[in-house]
Amino acid sequence: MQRRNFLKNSSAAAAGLISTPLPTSCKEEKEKEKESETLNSTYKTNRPIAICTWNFENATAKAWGVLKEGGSSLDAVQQGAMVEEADINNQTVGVGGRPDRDGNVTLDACIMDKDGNCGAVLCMQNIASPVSVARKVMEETPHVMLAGKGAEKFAYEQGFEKTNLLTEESKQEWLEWKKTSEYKPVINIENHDTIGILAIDKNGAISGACTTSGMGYKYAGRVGDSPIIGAGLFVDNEIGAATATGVGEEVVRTVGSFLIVELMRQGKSPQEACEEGVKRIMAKNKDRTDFQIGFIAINKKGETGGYCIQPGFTYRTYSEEGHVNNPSESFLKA
Ligand code: SD4
Repeated sequence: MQRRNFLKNSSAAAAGLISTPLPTSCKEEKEKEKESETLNSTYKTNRPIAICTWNFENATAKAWGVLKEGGSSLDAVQQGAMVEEADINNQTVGVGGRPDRDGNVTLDACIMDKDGNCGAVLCMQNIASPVSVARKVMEETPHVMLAGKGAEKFAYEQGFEKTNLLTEESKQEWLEWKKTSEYKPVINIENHDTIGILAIDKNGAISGACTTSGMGYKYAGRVGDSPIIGAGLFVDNEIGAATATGVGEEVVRTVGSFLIVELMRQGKSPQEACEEGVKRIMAKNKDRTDFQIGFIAINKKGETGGYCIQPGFTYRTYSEEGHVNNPSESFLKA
């Protein structure tokens, strides 16, 4: 308060010209309580909740198990992501992921918590759970990102074991690919199964994680959006969170996940924000119809949304309302 107003108000109060502040502040308190009750009841219906890209039901089931037991959203997203990292049948994440064009499987992952702490590993080989190493980067180092050999060395120091990530199936497919060496990702089938996972726990804390082996047969050393905070994943506990799947280069160009969270800050719903995110990408890619990107988002209330370029993207949600595979609307129509 300005000194002049303060003096004016206090002398007016002293002269009995202003009624005692108690009833007003009581009223304000009551209003605040009412407001927070309303918010809490809204929150209760939608959280805890876990949401992930694609139909990774085992991942959301794992995350939900953590949340249901009262665990943190950070543990929920890490453990959910780990399910896909360990699944050799998922050829775009962790063990069994498709290699780069030289035949090396290189993994990218990141994780972010309610306080804006984050960690990431880029282009890391021989470690089965990059999201877990990313969490160690966040918690045990002063850094956000470790890449390549440095990330791998750090993982060994943290007790992670050396693992062969190239399965026989992915190796045979790569050998076949080498016959033509044509870099042409297939929409919704090849290279589009990255898991981005977001959760809100019972305390209202939001966290997210994203993990991938990146685009199959990429250049050695290529890194996409998935481990880049702001591009493949962003969390702001005041507002919500977003994550992406698809051709990472295009997500990086718009800093997609950060953009979506900022759009929610401006008042858009998660659904509206995801739609606007995809539209921004398409505005930079006029006449291009040969690639897929899917965004998902969640806001503080536990409302969710998802949108993509091509038909075929779905996302999973798990809350008290059920375990649902949600088909996403798309920018291009079938
Ligand atoms: C990337 N966004 O490396 C990842 C690819 C992806 O399923 O989503 N794969 O660009």
